[in-house]
Amino acid sequence: MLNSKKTKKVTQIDPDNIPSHVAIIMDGNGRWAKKRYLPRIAGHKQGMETVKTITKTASHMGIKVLTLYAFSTENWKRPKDEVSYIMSLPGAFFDKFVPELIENNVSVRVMGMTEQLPKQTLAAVNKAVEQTSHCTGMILNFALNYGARMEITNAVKEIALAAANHEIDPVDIDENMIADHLMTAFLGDLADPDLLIRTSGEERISNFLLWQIAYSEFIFSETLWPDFDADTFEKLVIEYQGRHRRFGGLEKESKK
Ligand code: V07
Repeated sequence: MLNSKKTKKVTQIDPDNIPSHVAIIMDGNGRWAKKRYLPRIAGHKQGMETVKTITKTASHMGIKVLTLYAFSTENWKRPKDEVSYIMSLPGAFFDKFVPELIENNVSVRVMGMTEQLPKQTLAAVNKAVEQTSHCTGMILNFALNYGARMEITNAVKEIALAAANHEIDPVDIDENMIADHLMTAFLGDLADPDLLIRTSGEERISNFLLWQIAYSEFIFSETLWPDFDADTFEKLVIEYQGRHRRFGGLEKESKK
């Protein structure tokens, strides 16, 4: 047989082992721009194009939730011009992309301290959430002004308040109750990512999901976010599938 080797690499996605929830830290826009002697905002603009490409790829693949870390609570420290450009991206994204999201049955959701976003940014985001609220396919979940420690702190505060008000008994506090107070609670069973990707070679979590990644597979990719494409993404899903093997639904049995 032509082209057959002993250690044949798997080059096809297994449709029965698609990660349900993929989370991505979209890093490397600034470095992409610098390499081209372009202003950093050119990298963010190109990064937004990648968001569109990967959203469609993920949706076609059968991924149920795609969480994208777009802007952290720490990003406000960047130059004012850069922050205001980034804040204009949700508006630019939606005018053209919402019809395509609807065609693909993708619904947009946002998590983070959205009250602190500029008024117009929040309006654009809310409009996209509303216009896609009837869509029943993939959830495109943007983490905007999100920080995991802040998320956990708020959860602790809510639970402590409920205890102080005698609405709950502290002995009843368990993992499920904590999960119910996190910003991913609306995702139900899908709250925890199966796969976490960070682009551009940095190998840190940077206060992205902390509680939810307890059992996630991590892949750190060298590719800068603006260069990330369908092919790169598919290769990483194949890498995930190589690590996360399914035993015909007998995963737990096989460990006995
Ligand atoms: C942002 C482009 C992608 C690379 C990372 C940073 C810059 C899309 C959105 C977006 C967010 C919410 C929404 C619709 C679109 C976005 C920010 C930054 C803050 F409802 N890209 N993108 N938001 N970048």
